[in-house]
Amino acid sequence: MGGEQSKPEPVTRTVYVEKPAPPPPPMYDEPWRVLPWGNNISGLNYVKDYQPQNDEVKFIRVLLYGPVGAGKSSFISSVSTVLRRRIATPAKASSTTSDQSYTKKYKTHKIPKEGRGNFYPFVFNDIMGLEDGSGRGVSVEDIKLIMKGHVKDGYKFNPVSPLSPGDPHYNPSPSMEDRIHVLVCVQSANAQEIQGSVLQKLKDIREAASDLDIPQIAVITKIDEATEETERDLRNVYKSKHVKKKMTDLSAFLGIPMNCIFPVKNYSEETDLKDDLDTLILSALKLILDLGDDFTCDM
Ligand SMILES: Nc1nc2c(ncn2[C@@H]2O[C@H](COP(=O)(O)OP(=O)(O)O)[C@@H](O)[C@H]2O)c(=O)[nH]1
Ligand SMILES: [Mg+2]
Repeated sequence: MGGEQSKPEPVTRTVYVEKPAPPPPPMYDEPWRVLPWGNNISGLNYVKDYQPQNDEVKFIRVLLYGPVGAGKSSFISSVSTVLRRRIATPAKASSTTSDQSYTKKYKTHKIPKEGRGNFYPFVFNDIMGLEDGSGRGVSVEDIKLIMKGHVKDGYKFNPVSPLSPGDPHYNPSPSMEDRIHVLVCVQSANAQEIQGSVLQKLKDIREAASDLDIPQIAVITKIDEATEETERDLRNVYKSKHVKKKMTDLSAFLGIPMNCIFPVKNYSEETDLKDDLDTLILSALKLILDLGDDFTCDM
């Protein structure tokens, strides 16, 4: 029964498939900005010796703004850590981005310097995040008042009604030191797209600062989480194409030139000092102080 059926011979054919081009390498061969890796002494001395050139200004006031969880509070702690040479947490960082912004009150952060009662001649103000369109988050009106020096420490942000002149936290006659001298936009390198409502706020804040001639820089945080290359070694930061793209995008959007944009890794889970983190933080801090000087000399 049923003789064996002969199977047809399989046909073999050579198919020529065009090989996909290899993906472009994620890094440039050479860094496009050179930092003094491994040698922070001159950077540290620069900051330690820094004094505002305008004698009438006792300190430079720096305002950080940006989305919740971008790393604003951590940046302030990181500057303190770098300068005090020990892990510090003066500005409470939120442990998760979902607990909204921890910073609800307007607060000036000073960094102690050697010697009793001494502080560095620059201070940081941290405000709650800009989220979101539905009423939470600091209002642009309040940020404008802060920039002009009308907001006193301890003011509790109320997203639905900005500070008004009758309020006890309203400062009707700000001194030179009450005003903001440098504005720093803080953004995370690994953030998803920024919400539309936040984008509009960023634009409004940038314009208000420009009207007041306040110098602006941007700090891009969390570069350790942004790419494999920077996760492996922070020294790859200015070789990474991804980081450069983040910087050019932010530059185009905020109208801040590339040389005023600084990628950093904040002290977050570290228990010890790390030279490479310090190098990045110091490079941003140096420009903040220089720009603060320029602004206060022209006041
Ligand atoms: N890996 C990493 N985590 C960071 C960095 N900066 C901040 N964080 C973490 O991100 C979270 C939010 O930071 P926080 O400073 O509270 O953000 P803020 O809301 O802008 O003040 C915290 O868990 C920080 O530890 C960074 O550069 N790298
Ligand atoms: Mg905060």
